[in-house]
Amino acid sequence: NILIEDARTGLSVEALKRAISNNLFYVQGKFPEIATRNDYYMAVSYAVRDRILKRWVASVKQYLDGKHRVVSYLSAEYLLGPHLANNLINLGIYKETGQAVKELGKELEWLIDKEIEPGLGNGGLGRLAACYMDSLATLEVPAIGYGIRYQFGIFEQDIRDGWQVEDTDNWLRRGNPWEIERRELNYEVKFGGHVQHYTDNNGKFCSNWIPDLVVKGVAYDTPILGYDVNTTNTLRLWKSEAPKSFDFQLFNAGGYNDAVRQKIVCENISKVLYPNDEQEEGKILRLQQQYFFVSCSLQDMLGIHLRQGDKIQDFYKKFVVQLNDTHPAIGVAELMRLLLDKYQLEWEEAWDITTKTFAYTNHTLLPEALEKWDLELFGRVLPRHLELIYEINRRFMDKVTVKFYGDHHKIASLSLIGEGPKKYIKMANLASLGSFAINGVAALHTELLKKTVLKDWYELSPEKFSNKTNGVTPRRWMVLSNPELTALISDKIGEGWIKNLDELRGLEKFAQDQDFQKAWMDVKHQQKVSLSKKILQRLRLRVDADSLFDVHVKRMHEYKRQVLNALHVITLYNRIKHNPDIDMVPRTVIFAGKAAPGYKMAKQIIKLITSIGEIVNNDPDVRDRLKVVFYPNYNVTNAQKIYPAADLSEQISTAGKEASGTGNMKLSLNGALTIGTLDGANVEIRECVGEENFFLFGLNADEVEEVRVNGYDPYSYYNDNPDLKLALDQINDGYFSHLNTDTFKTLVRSLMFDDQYLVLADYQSYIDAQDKVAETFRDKSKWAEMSILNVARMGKFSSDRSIKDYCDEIWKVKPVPVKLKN
Ligand code: 26V
Repeated sequence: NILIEDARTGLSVEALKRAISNNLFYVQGKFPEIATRNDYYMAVSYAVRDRILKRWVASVKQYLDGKHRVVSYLSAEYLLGPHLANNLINLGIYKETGQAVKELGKELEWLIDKEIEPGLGNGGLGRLAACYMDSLATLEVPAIGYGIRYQFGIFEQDIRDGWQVEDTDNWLRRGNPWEIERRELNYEVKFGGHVQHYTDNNGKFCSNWIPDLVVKGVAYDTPILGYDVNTTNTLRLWKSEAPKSFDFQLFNAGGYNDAVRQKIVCENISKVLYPNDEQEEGKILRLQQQYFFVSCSLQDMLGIHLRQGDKIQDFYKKFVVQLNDTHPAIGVAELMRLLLDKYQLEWEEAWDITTKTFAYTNHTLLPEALEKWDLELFGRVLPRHLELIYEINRRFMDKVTVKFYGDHHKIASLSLIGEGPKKYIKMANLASLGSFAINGVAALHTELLKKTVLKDWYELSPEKFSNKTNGVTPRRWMVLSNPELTALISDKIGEGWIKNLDELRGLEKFAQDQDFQKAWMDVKHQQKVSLSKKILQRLRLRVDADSLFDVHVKRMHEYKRQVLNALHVITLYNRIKHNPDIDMVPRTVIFAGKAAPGYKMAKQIIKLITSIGEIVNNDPDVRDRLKVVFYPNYNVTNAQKIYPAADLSEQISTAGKEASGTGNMKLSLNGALTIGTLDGANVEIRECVGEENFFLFGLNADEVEEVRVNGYDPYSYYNDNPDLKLALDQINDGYFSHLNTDTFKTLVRSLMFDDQYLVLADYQSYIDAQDKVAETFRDKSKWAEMSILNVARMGKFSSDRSIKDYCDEIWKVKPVPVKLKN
């Protein structure tokens, strides 16, 4: 008995070794002589999963037994990153497992590198959901994350001839040891068709939705383990399938071909993640995806609630449902439908429950990212929900017209339905009306929300609004990705900071300590050497680990202004060409990021960067002082390698455009100094680390507005600034494109005559700030001091702090420590 227990749960090197060997044999059916790298990866992962399972079961039991309030996080995206190393850290058995694997003749790192990450998200929003799941578990808060089990995640990016090419992300091809398929846990989701209305025997008005498609959602559960606690929450992702037996479909659809087609239609819903970030597309499949996972999730929550014998009326007491942007906002109408049509509640009661259940987080101010659904299309996919939204809106408009009598502009703006050549549904309005709380993701963002996109909602219900500045988990973004820095910090101030990031403050007093500065910069150097090796391997490009690593990594988007950085690179290049003996701080400028496949301009920007790289990196006058790297396929795995090696963090979006940013936090926590605008969370980072430790430049959000209002003329900046003019002329004249003047034509035109994102207006200010960066970098001791102070003062940006704020101020949930019985 003790032996069995030990093989599944024991945390000693011996127990782990035995477990891995056992799994190799009994799960993989292999023995050491013929086991592949993946067999070993699987064997180790199953050994780790066994150890998680006992905690997972204990957590679920405790939540179901007790009357604990549960956070339900609804997100169309979770950008989790690789599981194995993270779980080892959170379980506290990284060292032991490393030793066990070593004694079996293999290297743990070699297995960790084998894992294909689940890329079930685009960028910031999906990664935030993953950090929040980590913090919820670490803070011992009962929570369940709901989403979609995409068969294909975010595409893989390759660079060919300098251009981005996309490849499908078949992340499940080698199996997934971290999920448990729960076939018995499935729900039906209806689509299309029409609605019948009738009056029942009691004279009650009823609706019956007759769909023309029914899809089955099957649950796949992944455990989310907290750090240094037993709490293990669940991430429940839904896979779409054809319902019932194939034969039944065949019988109904009247033909084999139709049945096969039906099956494909059903499976398509969870097939692939939409790769657009911040650009609304309005595709039917996307609406189907949203409704599919939201409906499964709400049915699941109602089931859990009712099985506990609680009244349906108390649903909102059991669950608080957080909407991660408007993607799950259809949940408002779906909960109404379930309460009215399935559980037969009256409208007022259903609406009361619904609006006490949901809370909404907004993640963007960009108008093109605000979700709208063509009303006609919406009605074809969700006829019953269209009726409900009309009714919700009718009742709401009745109140609003009285309250704002005569203010047609305001009334139209608050309406859930937009008028125009084509009517459309405004999802941000549905989310705002249906939620008891609305939040932005950084102080500036929340203020701008109240002044712009949600202005009327703020004036209507100011009490709903609050700010919850984003945060990142120090477990993945420091302990896992930067073990050397972690060791150095813990050596000085102990390990408490890993769970209480404010304790980093203890480093302040060592900021000027020469020995500590040296140790600090040695770690940074070591990380730069590691990244240099990766760059050499991946790109056959040699970079100097003593140069300033200038890092600009995030999705490619005009508002993030990778072009501004590119213009700086060209300016440095021209300075060297003009004066080959110039004394310049050597730099390696590292870019990485994916462009949405349909976003032409973003793809052209990638081509611009790689083209500049081709010239700069191969010019003998220049290449020892300046290198340009475009690191392909930016994802969590690669981000973990890049952040620790950064000296400088580029956070240079047009002020007022980046809601928060979270890469800015990860880079600073790894000792990079920031060059940035007063945008998103940069504002708060600068406040925390001190303005003297932050390279600020550019117009602020108010000034950006003012420039626009006064009529912005980018051409005049071009004309008046010789360095800027030269750089743009070179791009235009084909200097970087083998004299091909077509390659960057649209890009240059857009900059000179339109420049939505004020690149030219901020150019000189950016160059000046970059010169200051270089001067500062010459003073190694000063740089080290600033870097240490940055890390020491970043405690606020732990996702533990964000989650605690959500728990206290929005969710009203308390930690529930999980005890293990033995
Ligand atoms: C929009 C769309 C439009 C339709 C197609 C698919 C799709 C997918 C995602 C989005 C919205 C992306 C919004 C987003 O990622 N916002 C980012 O959220 C981060 C976390 O709050 C924040 O740090 C970034 O500043 C913000 O850009």
